Amino acid sequence: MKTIFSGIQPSGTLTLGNYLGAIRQFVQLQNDNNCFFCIVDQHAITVPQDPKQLKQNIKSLAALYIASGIDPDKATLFIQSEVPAHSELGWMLQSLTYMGELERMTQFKDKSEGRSAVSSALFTYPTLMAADILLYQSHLVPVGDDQTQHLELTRNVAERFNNRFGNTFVIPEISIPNVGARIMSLQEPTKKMSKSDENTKGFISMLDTPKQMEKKIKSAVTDSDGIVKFDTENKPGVSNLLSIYASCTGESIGAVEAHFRNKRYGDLKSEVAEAVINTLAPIQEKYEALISSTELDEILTKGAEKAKQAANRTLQKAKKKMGLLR
Ligand code: ATP
Ligand code: LTN
Repeated sequence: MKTIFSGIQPSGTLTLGNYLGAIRQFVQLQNDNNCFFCIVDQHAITVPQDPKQLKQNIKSLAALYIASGIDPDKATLFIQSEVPAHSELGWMLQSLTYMGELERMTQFKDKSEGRSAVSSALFTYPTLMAADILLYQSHLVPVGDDQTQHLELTRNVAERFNNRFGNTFVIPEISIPNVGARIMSLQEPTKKMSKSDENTKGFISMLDTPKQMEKKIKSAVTDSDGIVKFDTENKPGVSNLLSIYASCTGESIGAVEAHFRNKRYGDLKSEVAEAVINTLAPIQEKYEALISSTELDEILTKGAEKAKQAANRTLQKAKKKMGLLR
C-alpha cells in the first residue's frame, strides 16, 4: 500500500480543471492506498484573501471533495492550518532551499508578473508544499501537470536533507492523468483554466448552473477553419473542447476525434456542454445536501487528528536529525 498526498487551495470555487486534473484521480486512488487530501489554506493566503470569503471557500472545498467521491472512511481529509507541523517543517526546509531554485519557479513568475509588491510567502510557497508532501512520507502525489516543477523541487530538497542529515524522507513520485492533466481557459485556450481567473467566462465552476455551463462552452474561443481536429499547437480551443469531452466521457482522444469528424463547431460545443453537465450534476446534488449538514465538521475534526499523528512523527524525526530540540 502506498501513501498518497495531494492538496487544493481554497482560493475560489473549484473548476472543471481541478476536477478532471486532480480530484478524479484522488477518488480512484483512495481505494488501494493510504491517502491524505488537504485543503491548503496556508497556500491560499500567499495572495490577498478576504477572511470571510476564505472561510466559506474552505468549507465549500471540503464539501466538494466529499461530493466528488472522497470517502472519509477511506481517505484522510483535513485543513492544513489545523496541523501546525506543516508550517514548522516548511520553515526548516526553507533553510535548505536556495533562492535561485525558487526564482526559477514559473508559478511564482506568473503570479508575481515581475512586481515586487507580492508577499514573500508567494516566493517560498514551494517549500511549504514540499513540507506538506514529505511530512506524510508520501510515495505518490497526484496533480495536474502545472505542478511538475514544484514536485521536482520537493524531490531535490528531500534528497538534500537525506544526504546532509541521514535518511529521513521518502522521495515522492508525481502522478499526472493521461487525459485532462491541463484543461485550458475557454477564453484564452493557451492559458490553463484557473479558479482565480478574473474573467469568469474562462472557467467552468463546479457549482455553475447547467445554463451557465452551456453559455460558457458555447462562447468558448475556437478558430475559423471549421475543422474538428486535435492539434494543440494550431487549434488550442478546439483541442481543449475535445480533451474536456474525452475526459468527461472516458473515451480516448482518437475515438472522440472520430466521433466529431465532419461535424460543426456548434455540434461539438453542444455535446461538450452535455457531457460536462452530466459529469457535474450528480456532484452538485450531493454538495447541496452536505453544505448545510454538520457532517463536514466531524469529518474535518477527525481528519486533522489523524493527519497530526502521522505528521508529528516525521516532524520529530526531522527536528532530531537537524540538531534541534534538547
Ligand atoms: P489558483 O487559480 O488559485 O492558482 P488553481 O485553479 O490553479 O488555483 P490549485 O488549487 O492550485 O488550482 O490546484 C489544485 C489541483 O488542480 C492541482 O493538482 C492542479 O495541478 C490541478 N489543476 C488546476 N488547474 C488545472 C487545469 N486547468 N487542468 C488540470 N488540472 C488542474
Ligand atoms: N501547489 C499546488 C497546491 C498544493 C499541493 C500541495 C499539491 C499545495 N500543497 C501538496 C500537491 C501536494 C497548486 O498550486 N496546485
